[in-house]
Amino acid sequence: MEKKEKDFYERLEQKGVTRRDFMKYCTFMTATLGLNASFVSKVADVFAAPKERPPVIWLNFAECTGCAEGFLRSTYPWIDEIVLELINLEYQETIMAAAGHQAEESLKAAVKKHKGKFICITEGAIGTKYDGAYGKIGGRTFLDVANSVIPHAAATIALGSCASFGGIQAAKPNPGGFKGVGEALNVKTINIPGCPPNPVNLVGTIVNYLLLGKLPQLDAAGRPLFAYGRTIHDQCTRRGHFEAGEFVMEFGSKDAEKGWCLYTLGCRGPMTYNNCPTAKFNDGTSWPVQAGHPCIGCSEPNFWDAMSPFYEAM
Ligand code: FSX
Ligand code: SF4
Ligand code: F3S
Repeated sequence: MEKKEKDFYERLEQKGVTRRDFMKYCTFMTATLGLNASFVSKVADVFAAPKERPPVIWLNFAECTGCAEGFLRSTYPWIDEIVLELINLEYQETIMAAAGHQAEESLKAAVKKHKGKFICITEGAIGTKYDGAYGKIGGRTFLDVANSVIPHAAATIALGSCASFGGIQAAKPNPGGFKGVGEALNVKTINIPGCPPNPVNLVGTIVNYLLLGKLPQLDAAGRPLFAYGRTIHDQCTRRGHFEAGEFVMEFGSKDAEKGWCLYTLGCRGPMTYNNCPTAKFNDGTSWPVQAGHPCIGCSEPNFWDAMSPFYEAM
């Protein structure tokens, strides 16, 4: 084993993570990416013996920070630390020590240093009306901040439904003219929607890039196909089905874990693309439909308007 790799496993051990835990995570990641089992050790190498650690600048705009919170806390108690091994996080307001002018200076310096090479991860929507006046950081509009960073990135990942499609800020009547980052700046973004998105889909996108040297294939809404290629309904354990245009619920299952289909309670699973049933949340504990709540379609464009009223059947 190379020294770099050995050091990595030692650092893991110090954090209380066994090699077995880590391999379990890599197996899960490999399956999520739709790769066969022979890739598990290669995925492990991406973390343990990285050839490169791409610089990342992480920006926050109009959002609830649920995306970063979900990412930093919910998957595994140690996943944030693993991810910090994977990337070189140059700027992230939620966890960085710097504040005020110091923070603004460090953003400028990071963009200058990594021009054309960094990945920009963005959270939140951007106000576009009144020159972006509906949201400011340090006296500058979101629009201005985004324009001074994103055009210099090698790639931009929009994390969460707000950054991807505008989210709740863009719901009617949307006085500030909020839009997703791609639309607001007229740039191509890799969209990882969900309110909040599943952290595994962000890590998977980065691993895909480092492992295969390219960004994942995207659907028409800019979402990685490995995660958003199938509907919730298609993968659901409470599955019902359509028959001659009518929805037929597969009642009668005595399996308490499976439960009954939530279609009549308004479930939007048949029109929502995401991998919640397999990726699940909180360390694989559960996901909305398993916990008894209909899917509200949180990873679809414009879902606050398009999917509501949430508790009426489609
Ligand atoms: Fe939006 Fe994320 Fe929902 Fe919240 O950053 S997708 S409101 S979970 O925090 O942007
Ligand atoms: Fe489909 Fe929702 Fe019923 Fe699951 S609960 S089978 S996703 S309609
Ligand atoms: Fe969102 Fe539906 Fe998954 S509401 S979290 S896409 S089950």
